[in-house]
Amino acid sequence: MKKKALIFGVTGQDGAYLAKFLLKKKYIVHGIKRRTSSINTVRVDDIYLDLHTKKDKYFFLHYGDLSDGTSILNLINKIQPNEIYNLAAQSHVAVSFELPEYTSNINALGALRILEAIRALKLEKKTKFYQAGTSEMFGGYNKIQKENTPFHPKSPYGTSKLFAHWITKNYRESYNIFAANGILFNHESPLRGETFVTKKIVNGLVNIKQKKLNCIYLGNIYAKRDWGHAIDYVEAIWKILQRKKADDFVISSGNQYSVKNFINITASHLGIKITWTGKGIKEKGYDQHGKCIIKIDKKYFRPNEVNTLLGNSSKARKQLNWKPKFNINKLIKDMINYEYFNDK
Ligand code: NAP
Ligand code: G4F
Repeated sequence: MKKKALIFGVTGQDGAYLAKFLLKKKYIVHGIKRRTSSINTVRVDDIYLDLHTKKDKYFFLHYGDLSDGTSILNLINKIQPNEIYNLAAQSHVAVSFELPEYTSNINALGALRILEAIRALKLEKKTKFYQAGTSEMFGGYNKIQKENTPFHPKSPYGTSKLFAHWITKNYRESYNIFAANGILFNHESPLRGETFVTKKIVNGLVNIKQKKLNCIYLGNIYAKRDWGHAIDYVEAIWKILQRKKADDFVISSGNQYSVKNFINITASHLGIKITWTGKGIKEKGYDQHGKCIIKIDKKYFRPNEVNTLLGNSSKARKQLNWKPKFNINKLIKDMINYEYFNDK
């Protein structure tokens, strides 16, 4: 019998890659989409539309929202999934400072609502639960972070995710639900949301190269991140749910670059040589023709910043037999190619 998966957040970056990954593994995949005024299914339209023409359908979309506990319970009851992936979130750290209550409702209570539905429906024996945790929960106080590094979130986003992390453990320990946390470091892809820094840089520099844009405005370019590719990370997410016993895993590349490094590497792939001048908000990047293409805008600085993230994923590499196939150069090339050849 085919396994049934239910993905909250299927219209997002990871949800779209995970849905495609699970369909290849012969799952029946159900995804939850929010009602929005403009269509928000663009990342999964290829699998959704394709399947309209086929006789057997394995990919289904349902309306739902993590703020609506009754709808979550009804959907889980109707679908009776073997695996639930909670990837839905208000996932933008900077926005969480503007919308702290909303972010907490969706990210923290949303996870609780799913767990409560599993418990109320007595699906402990049938349904495994994955919670999308984040390196933001660490806050960047240690040089390298792993599963037993103390948490110290620095944003409403990180704090809301820490509640979700602990309530997932709590339901595992209290009710014997297979409930597992991934603690994923930054992962990017062509499908990354446009306001995250990597997509903004790649998109911006490609548009500058094509003479469609003059300049990109950024915030703290000295923040350091451990960037991987979403394709590798959704495989790890699936592996976390294939274990006999639920556990928590750090997923990371183990390599760290600053935002400024990311800009320089992207530029070099595009044949742009950047020269930097000035300091702080006066810092600027010029191309080889002397044109200013990068400026700093203080509106992109956050009230509190996670300055450094670098993960040690040796537990996942050993116990899940997982390792990433993409490095930073392959990731950036993939993102650049997409900007050049898709919808342009
Ligand atoms: P994303 O692209 O922002 O996708 C988030 C998804 O959640 C979208 O499908 C979004 O729907 C949905 N969503 C938002 N609010 C919702 C609500 N109220 N009810 C139901 N669905 C809602 O995020 P991502 O990069 O794929 O990340 C997936 C998950 O992993 C998130 O929980 C994120 O916090 C976490 N995470 C991400 C990273 C990373 O580097 N990407 C690292 C660690 C953890 P719309 O499409 O309608 O907006
Ligand atoms: O791309 P970012 O917005 O990602 P951030 O804040 O690290 O969060 C992402 O990764 C987390 C995992 O660690 C996820 F949980 C979370 O959902 C999200 O996917 O910013 C990366 C860095 C930050 O230090 C930010 O201050 O880039 C810096 N930055 C500099 N200029 C900028 C900008 N970030 C954004 N978004 N936009 C800028 O113009």
